[in-house]
Amino acid sequence: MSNNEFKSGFVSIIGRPNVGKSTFLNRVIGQKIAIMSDKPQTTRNKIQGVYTEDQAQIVFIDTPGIHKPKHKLGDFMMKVAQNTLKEVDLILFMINATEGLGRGDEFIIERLKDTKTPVFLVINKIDEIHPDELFSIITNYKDLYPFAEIVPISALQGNNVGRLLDQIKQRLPEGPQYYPADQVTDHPERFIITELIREKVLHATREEIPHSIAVVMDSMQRRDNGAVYVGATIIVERDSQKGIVIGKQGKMLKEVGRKARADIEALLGSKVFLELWVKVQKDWRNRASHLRDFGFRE
Ligand code: GDP
Ligand code: MG
Ligand code: K
Repeated sequence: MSNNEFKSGFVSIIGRPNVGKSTFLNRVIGQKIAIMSDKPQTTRNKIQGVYTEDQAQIVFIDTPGIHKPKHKLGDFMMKVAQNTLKEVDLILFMINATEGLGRGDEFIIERLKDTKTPVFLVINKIDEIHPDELFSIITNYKDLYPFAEIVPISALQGNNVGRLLDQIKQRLPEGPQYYPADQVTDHPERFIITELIREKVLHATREEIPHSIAVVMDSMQRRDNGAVYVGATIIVERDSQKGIVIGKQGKMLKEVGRKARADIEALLGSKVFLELWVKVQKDWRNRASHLRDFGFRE
């Protein structure tokens, strides 16, 4: 019997905001494709990171945070996340080793009970705890759900990430190589670029701007000189937020543009000219009809 059949499958990463899902994905894929931030819910769309080896391909889905919906966007995210869980081959439920079991975790565990997909409990940030603490975390979670594996890791430092990949590969069915080996994401560069800009706005404005912003790309073209020209609009909900994002004499927006441009240049490997506008679109989160316009997909 041959034991070198190619294995492939889809793996969904779920967990409360800030447990380290994007950090993990970026470490595995080795490129900045998921957006990292100290603010919760930075990742709203599905991001597929594709990890390819000689005999296996893992397609990761960085699922939007599953949590109790507070508004239309929340409902929408929930639906996307729940459908995703049923379609994938394996679910990684990631928790933060430094935080106790919270209501958010309990809510996710309830959702897991609705699916037959196997689930790994991934205990992240073990670099921040004493090894003795790990034992009690494992004991607590073991009783809550029949996890297929329990794997402690540090996504930031890389500890045990290789072992987790091995365990994932063991669970994958035989299957085709869905993507070329050099393809790390199926999202268009446009989406990554708007996410990079959004990340810079969230960082720069700290607590003043909630998650009620979206970034849409108006234009992107490579000119004869090899440089890429990008025009994008930052959409906020209130006039006051527009003022904050622009800043005194446009200082904030300039700073956002400078940082975003540096990241986009690194991503594209070309010189980039970035022009940003800010627009007020009142209450956009509750207007489901606009979701599609802002790039949300079901
Ligand atoms: P997400 O919301 O689940 O995608 O979380 P992120 O990947 O954005 O990470 C949230 C924060 O936790 C960031 O500041 C990361 O640097 C940090 N973080 C992620 N993984 C680890 C880890 O293994 N150890 C430590 N100490 N910090 C981590
Ligand atoms: Mg994330
Ligand atoms: K985050």
